[in-house]
Amino acid sequence: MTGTPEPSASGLLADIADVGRDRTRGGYSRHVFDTAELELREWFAGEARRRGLDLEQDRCGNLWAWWGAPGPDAVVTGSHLDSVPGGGAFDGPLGVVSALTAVDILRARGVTPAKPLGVVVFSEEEGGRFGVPCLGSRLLTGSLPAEKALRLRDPDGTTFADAVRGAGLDPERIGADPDFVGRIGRFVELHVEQGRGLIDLGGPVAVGSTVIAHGRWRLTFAGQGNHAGATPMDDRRDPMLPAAETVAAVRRIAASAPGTRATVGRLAANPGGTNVIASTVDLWLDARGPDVPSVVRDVESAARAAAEAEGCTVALSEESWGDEVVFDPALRDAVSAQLGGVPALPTGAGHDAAVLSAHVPAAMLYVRNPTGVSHAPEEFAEDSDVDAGAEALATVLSGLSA
Ligand code: HGY
Ligand code: MN
Ligand code: MN
Ligand code: MN
Repeated sequence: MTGTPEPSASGLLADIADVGRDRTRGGYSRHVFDTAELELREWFAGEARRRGLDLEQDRCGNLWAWWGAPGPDAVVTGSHLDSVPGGGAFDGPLGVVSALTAVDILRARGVTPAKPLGVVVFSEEEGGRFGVPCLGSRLLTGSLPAEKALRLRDPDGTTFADAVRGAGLDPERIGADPDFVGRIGRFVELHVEQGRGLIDLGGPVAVGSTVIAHGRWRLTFAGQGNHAGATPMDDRRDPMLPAAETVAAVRRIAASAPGTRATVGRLAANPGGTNVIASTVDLWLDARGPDVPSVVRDVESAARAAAEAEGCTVALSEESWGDEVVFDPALRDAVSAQLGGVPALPTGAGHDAAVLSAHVPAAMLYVRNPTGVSHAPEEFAEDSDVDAGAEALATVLSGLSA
């Protein structure tokens, strides 16, 4: 009689493959405390219980599953389950399923960690609902003030305070928990590679070297809403025009700033009627690289000039910022050595590991993505590389928790 197959990381990914599919955008849309993400939290809790791990939710809504009583010098691994709108299947969940599978592999190898081993699921890493990336890890570590987070609103106008209340958390308790973070000795996040790094290197796994500095800004252009047909072309103050010119300016400015990646992926015209000249247009800027402040200054001056030419105004506000992070070199090299010397890759993507690295030694493991595409349905990793990643994570956790 064939026994039930050993759970594998690729098998666990298949278990959640239908949760949060976005039938209109394609890919997945899973955002903090929405139906899909709550279903994934339940799934994670079930998988943790199946492995006899002790579950807890911290005051900021991040989920933790412990092998051994949580205590000082714990080795923690994990990632996130939320996605960008229309995102891929691997960004986030791959780190979570690999962590659960690494527990299975350690047990199959007869390894009992000498240190507490934790598996964490951080909330709202993508900022897909409330606009601030790594919301859960930033709140827990104190790098985002609770009062600022509680006021954040989602596109429907729901505040983060109401969303956490709805999820059974106490908004009054949201905030930094240094005792909780103090339990963590080392943190290792496994993540699907979000570029071509491993394709070009020809290997299934790499360690992380740096995370690019990155931030998000909102620009609101305001003009005069009006009738699309009754308003002569020379009698308009249409905010859509400076917004469109700013999108083009972002590409031009970024193209001439070495190492810069700047994107406008989200625009919102208000009120958004086909036969209505917009009264305001919101544009969100994602800018990353070695000299973001000067790039944002150039974008802002282009936006102001375009707005003025159309008799409009523009207001710019910063929504999030993360400095460049260099992962702990000693931990990076130890992780690489445990894997026989895998290459170290920089990344243009932000991660909870980068937030944690300001508080505890943190490392990242990347698993090859043969498409080189991420934040889109084409994001992919072969089962063989997924399983190689879980084996590598188990080896690293075994070494760190010995
Ligand atoms: O946006 C990012 O870089 C990450 O995927 N949250
Ligand atoms: Mn992402
Ligand atoms: Mn991610
Ligand atoms: Mn991450």
